[in-house]
Amino acid sequence: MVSPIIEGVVPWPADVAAQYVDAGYWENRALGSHLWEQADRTPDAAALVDGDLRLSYAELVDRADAAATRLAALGLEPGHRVLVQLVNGWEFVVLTLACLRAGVVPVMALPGHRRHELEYLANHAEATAIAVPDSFRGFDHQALATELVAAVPSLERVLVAGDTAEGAVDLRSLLAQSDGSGEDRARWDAEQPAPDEVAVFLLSGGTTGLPKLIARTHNDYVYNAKCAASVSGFDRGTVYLVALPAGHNFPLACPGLLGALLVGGTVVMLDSPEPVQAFATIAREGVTHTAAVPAVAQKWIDHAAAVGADELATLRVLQVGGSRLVDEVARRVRPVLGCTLQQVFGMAEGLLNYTRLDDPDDVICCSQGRPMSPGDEVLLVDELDRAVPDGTPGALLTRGPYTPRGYYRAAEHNARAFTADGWYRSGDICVWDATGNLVVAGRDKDLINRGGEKISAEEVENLVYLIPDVEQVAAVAMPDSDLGERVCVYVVCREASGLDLAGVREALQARQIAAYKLPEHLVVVDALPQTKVGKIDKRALREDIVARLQADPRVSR
Ligand code: J2J
Repeated sequence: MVSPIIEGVVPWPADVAAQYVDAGYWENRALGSHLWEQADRTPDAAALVDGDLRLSYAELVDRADAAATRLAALGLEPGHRVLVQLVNGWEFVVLTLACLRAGVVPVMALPGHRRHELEYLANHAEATAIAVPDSFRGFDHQALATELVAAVPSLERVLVAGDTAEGAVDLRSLLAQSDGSGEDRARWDAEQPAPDEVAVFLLSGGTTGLPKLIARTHNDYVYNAKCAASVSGFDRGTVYLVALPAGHNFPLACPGLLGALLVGGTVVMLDSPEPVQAFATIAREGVTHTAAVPAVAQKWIDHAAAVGADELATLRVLQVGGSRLVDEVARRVRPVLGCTLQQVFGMAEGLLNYTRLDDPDDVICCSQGRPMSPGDEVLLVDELDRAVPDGTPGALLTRGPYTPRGYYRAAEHNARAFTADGWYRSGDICVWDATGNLVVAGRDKDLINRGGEKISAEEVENLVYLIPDVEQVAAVAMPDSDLGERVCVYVVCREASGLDLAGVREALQARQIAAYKLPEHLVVVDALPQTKVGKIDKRALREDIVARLQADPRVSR
């Protein structure tokens, strides 16, 4: 394998890579070549729908080729990075395909990210451009992006979907159809990225101060999307609704929008999973498959229980993942929504587990499925990395044809997050059940999973430490019936400080962090409990918050 053009990307060992090619997992072609081939088979079929805009396959790849040329004209060369923070819409899809085609690498930020996250990501990825909406939900993304250009040395251009200020690039014009000459198509057919180069950078659900970047190559990401499409029953008739943020691995490629496009299906973009709009869109477009986090699935069930599920007549499969789905909620999916539940236990780092569509109800409702690929290796281990017997919970380690061997430019962290022989330590505690499926039983990583949004405890703690009144802090998950978990912080204050939750949130907001990371509960204590080796005892704190909630449910927020 040729070494990747982006320095700092950890490749698979050459012998392992050769095995993945031999086994047929890696097809040694750029993602674009697979997709353009599909487009040639069904040029007139519907590829992409966003409100009133409908693009056929021919129109979609034409736009992407033209946009690839326009990106190159802006100075974006193969291997350059674009920080993408677009809301779910046609622009996200066309820009992503244009990047894949031209070898420009999108770095998938989330719509909720603010200056704290974006500045770090732009710096770390040395992005030369950033793509944003003009504004969304009352936030001026264009203004922030313009500030970032001044603050981040590598960043030169702002691409804006919407009203474009002077000095910024009008993204919608950049993503328009070609001049019809066929030159763009011919150019990018000839200049394809090498299959072992980076296709996209995904964000880790991070346990460290700031998120790590995961480099996904063309070879591994094509396989990821195709294999996922196969276990999810995707085909030409699939109409896939993207209602979760499209830059997240799940709706992007598991099988997500890329999986749908790779098999000739139709992708429908929607900028929110709220049930009223989502149900109407499902009915209007004849959606057959979609993906949700448990909190969204719960809302859909509540809504359907109230208004009926008539609008969901075409919906065949609801995929649910991102955090643990409670068995009782899982059991309501078929009776209330009238579709098959598919549980997905996945991670941007690679490994994807699915329940299969024809599994017995008990497997679908009470497990998180099994690895999708025969190339996946999964090991459950104890504290000393020894395999645990079946039926015993253990920490999940994994390797495989779509699980990279390290984070981008993070040597020190990689030494901890991966074993010497390349196993990724997922931080999840799992158990193999009697049916040969995985059940997620907990985790040994220090993060808070707020309805599928991952929040690093360390990142929150680092920010709270900057508050002058704070002497010590620990962030822990507090259980929540809607979102599964919310952020709770325990603080030891300097004398007579009077610090309250509002004060903590204000201080963090002033640092311009994503709102979902803001603590939702504060406990001021005289001292934090310690373990025998002198670390803060988070287990004791998690037990403490549970006890407080039980004693007084009003504590909850
Ligand atoms: C319990 N925990 C789960 C599940 C993920 C598909 C689906 C999800 C993600 C994702 C993804 C879980 N039950 N069903 O990328 O392609 C927790 C685990 C895991 C972490 C990964 C996909 N599904 N989790 O959630 O990178 O702790 O990916 O390690 O955001 O989410 O988070 P993330």
